Amino acid sequence: MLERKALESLYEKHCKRGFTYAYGTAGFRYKADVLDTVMFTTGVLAGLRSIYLKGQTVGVMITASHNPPEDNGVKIVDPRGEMLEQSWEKHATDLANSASQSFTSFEQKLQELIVKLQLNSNAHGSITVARDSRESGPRLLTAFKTGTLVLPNLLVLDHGVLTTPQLHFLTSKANELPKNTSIDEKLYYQEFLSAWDEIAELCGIQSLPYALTIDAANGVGAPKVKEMLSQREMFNNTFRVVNDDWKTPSALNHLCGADFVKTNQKLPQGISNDTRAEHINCSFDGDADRIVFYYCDLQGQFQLLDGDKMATLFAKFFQELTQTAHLQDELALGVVQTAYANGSSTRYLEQVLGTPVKCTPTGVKHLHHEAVKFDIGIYFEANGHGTVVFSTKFSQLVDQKLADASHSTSAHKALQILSSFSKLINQTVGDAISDMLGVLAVLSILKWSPQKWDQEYTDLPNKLIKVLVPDRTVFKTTNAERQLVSPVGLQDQIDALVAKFDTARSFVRASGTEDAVRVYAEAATREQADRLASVVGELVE
Ligand code: NG1
Repeated sequence: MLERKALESLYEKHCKRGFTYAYGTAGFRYKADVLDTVMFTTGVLAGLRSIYLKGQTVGVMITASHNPPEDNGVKIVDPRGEMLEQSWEKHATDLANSASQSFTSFEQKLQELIVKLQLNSNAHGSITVARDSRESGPRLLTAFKTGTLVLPNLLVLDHGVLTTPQLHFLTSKANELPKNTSIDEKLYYQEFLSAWDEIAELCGIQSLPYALTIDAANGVGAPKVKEMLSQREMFNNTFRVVNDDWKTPSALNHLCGADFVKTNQKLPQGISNDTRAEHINCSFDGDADRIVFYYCDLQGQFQLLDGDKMATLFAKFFQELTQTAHLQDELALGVVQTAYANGSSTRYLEQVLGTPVKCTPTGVKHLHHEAVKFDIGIYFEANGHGTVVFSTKFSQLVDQKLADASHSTSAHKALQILSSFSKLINQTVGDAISDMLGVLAVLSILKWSPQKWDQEYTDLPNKLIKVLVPDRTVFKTTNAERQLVSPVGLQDQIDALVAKFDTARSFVRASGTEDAVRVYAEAATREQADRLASVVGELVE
């Protein structure tokens, strides 16, 4: 490691004192102007993580996803493309907060970590980094890179501007492929387009099933989805990208994007009330790790097809395929949701499809962890953040059965489709582009219109609001965030209010990404859901 003077000079370049950081739902996320210190320490920490993992490549993504343009954030990605192991979140937070105190406390904490984790700080490590399109990105990247200089033998590969899922994917590829392979975004396009080609060939798909409008939230998803879809003739003239101004940072997530559409339950700017049945829209968020679909019905009413609708679509589709392939008794299929999942979706999964459903706290790291316990683990947050994971047993069984010629043609085809879907879906993390192709492929194969998809079950009217409170850390929950344990007595008051409404549910939790408390309410009618959210919100204030 560097000698004290050199270390201090790097520290002084970027670190400011006085801010307290916490590793939240998706890493560190704050107003961009307070992030320099934590960017610097994340450079150090990602290096330590790679050294701890014997030089495997660790990913770092600089993004604040759906947050407004003035925010930014950073998260660390483990070698297989999954979120940072939870015990290391504490190391990341402790290091950042020590640097926020003084140089001496940073130096002490760093030494303490090196000793505790038994690391050789001169060993080789490898980091791959990318950022979204935010204005603060280049400055924060410099602070991060300075942090990586603290450990002398770190190799840093800077991918420039990428979507978050592309960074996760390239991190996993950097560890999977031979050392001399060039790791860049072309690999991403090749992988998912060839899976799409396989499915298209198998199922006779010649074009997108519907005219598709993609709202890219004026974020990095815009150039990336255009780059990808322009590589196949069959997509020509079937899609258009709106809100694609990713070079104007102030436009990011403004009046558009998945979060705007889901929260306001209305069309984003740039998309008109198009009632043609053969038309479907989708919205990405700012770093393209989530997606929601929607359409306008014949009365011109906006209809949302959110994460719950995607989870149920995939559950039905994979359930039917496993049955056709005679694998339903051997492969465990399940869905993982959070408390924000619409009650109707959970009922449909459990009672109509007979699919096991698990509920976890918010944040894909929790959902992913639970989903990998299934052979086909489908997980989506209601806001459209999610994916499907397939177990090793799944791959082995499907390959083994494909090699065995004794089954029927329909079973063989189902096995081929299952195998291709496991490649079309980005299993490392929720991915707007890969999920978009997955949904469109399912709709094509089932020959389902957006309306038909929507009619499988009817959402209970719901409302999600944000309440600003003096200190959100006093809001502590249990039972997968469905009940408050602190402030004491508040849950009883919420329960008493809920009891006054029909088929109602409401819960309160502190956001992990914004300085606010979220209140969710659902009830039998729109008026009741709005009213319940509002009265619970007043209780919380
Ligand atoms: P918080 O701010 O902790 O509610 C939000 C989303 C999560 C997840 C993260 C990361 C809601 C209610 N919450 O978390 O689902 O996507 O951001 O981006 O949508």
